[in-house]
Amino acid sequence: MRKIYSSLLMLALSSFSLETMAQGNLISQTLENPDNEPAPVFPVPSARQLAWQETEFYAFFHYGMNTYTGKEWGYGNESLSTFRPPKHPNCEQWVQAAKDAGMKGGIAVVKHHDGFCLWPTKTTEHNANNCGLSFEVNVPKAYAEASEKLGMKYGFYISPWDRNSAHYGKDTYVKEVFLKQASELAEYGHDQFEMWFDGANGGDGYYGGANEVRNIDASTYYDVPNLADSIHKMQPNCVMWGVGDEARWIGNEAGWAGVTNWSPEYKPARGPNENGNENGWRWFPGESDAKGTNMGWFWHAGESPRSLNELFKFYLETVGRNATLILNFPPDQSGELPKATVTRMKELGQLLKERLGTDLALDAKIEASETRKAGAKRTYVATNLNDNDKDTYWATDDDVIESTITLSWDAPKTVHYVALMEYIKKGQRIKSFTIETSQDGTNWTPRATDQCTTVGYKRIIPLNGSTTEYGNGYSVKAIRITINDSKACPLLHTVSVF
Ligand code: FUL
Repeated sequence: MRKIYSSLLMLALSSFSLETMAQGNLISQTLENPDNEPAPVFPVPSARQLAWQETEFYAFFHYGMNTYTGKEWGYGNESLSTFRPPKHPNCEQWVQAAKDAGMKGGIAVVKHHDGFCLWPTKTTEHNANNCGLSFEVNVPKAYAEASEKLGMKYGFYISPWDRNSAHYGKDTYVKEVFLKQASELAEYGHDQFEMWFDGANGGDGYYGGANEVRNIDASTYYDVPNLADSIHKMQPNCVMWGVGDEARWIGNEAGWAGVTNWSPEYKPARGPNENGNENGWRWFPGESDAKGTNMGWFWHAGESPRSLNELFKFYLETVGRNATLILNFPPDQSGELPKATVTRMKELGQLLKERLGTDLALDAKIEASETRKAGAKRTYVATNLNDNDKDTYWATDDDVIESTITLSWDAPKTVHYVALMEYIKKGQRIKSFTIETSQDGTNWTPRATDQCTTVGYKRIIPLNGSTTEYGNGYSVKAIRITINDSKACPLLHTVSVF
């Protein structure tokens, strides 16, 4: 009997060890990395942050009670009869103008600090549907529908600070008003890309007639875990800007990001940060908000759009510096964008096409001094850089950083800009690079030497070093990019030349 038990025990032990060995094998096979992919350099973006970053350039539409009072920050006691659009605001006109400007989407302000809501909300009487208008007002619905129709991304700005609500500053505001408003908005459309929760949080206001100062601690007051949860259940790709901490304020409202701009950052920093932090431990990419007109965020009589050159500069200094650009164009009291705005937006779209629309790298011969050893199903060759595919990338071996990429053409090309894009799924890496141009393919001249630091999602280098002077460009037969320093082996998925 004992013998039977001991042989059973032996059998059990041997099958155990066989199984463990098999598991061990399995693990080591997984770790083998058959594609020889480089290890990530943390932090890395979430899928949602990555999709958000690809929106690059989008509109901001400030419209609401302030449009009719001439204020920038309503106190919250504005009479409902002041809101007087002659017909439903023409959201399709806004979105079409954004599309013509070369933008990929936009964000509509549907509740500013005055607490006035532009949709039939159940949360407050202070909304556009109690103004005695002969039509229903539902801006988020109209805006989402217009965006979906025109193939544009869309999102909403909802001010956490509410100077109208009697509840503001108390728990009831967060539970009964703010979270519900955010959930109501998450119902509109199918794929919101961003909710902007403004950083202005508390101060004086009407507050249901109390007319006092109410301050809150924004880091705890808004119940962010529940807020994020309810939004993401409905809109999984919606980045929560501001409260929510999925994208950071670039630190100015003047349309520029730092020449060096890291997406990593240390903490939920709401303060200015034009540069990010090389050693930051969380992915916190920069968004730059700027006014496309010469007065406020809201429409004001006598305003005009900024010059084309200024707007183009904003673009180069934000999208071209690893940030997104949200550019504001306010609709006026008719609920439409003024003619001059529409014209300027169209001109901007044309200029972007003219200057950054034809990628000369696509028909260049491209070579690299270093190439990572190929894996079973992946190569890291230089031709991945101009194959129009963001999922293939060029890389070097793990211990190799210094490397060059050379583009050349049979006939000379006139060039103004070089754009680089890192494969940020595996982290932002490059710290410094050099760009040189050559007229004959033999003698090289360095360009824009003071600007070639970080790359990130996208970096556009004006070869003459200027974001305001387009100049005549350079006639070249070749361009050489040298990676000088990087946190780990550099990974680029696209090089473009314009
Ligand atoms: C700021 C707000 O206080 C302004 O009114 C505007 O909405 C701007 C975009 O954000 O913080």
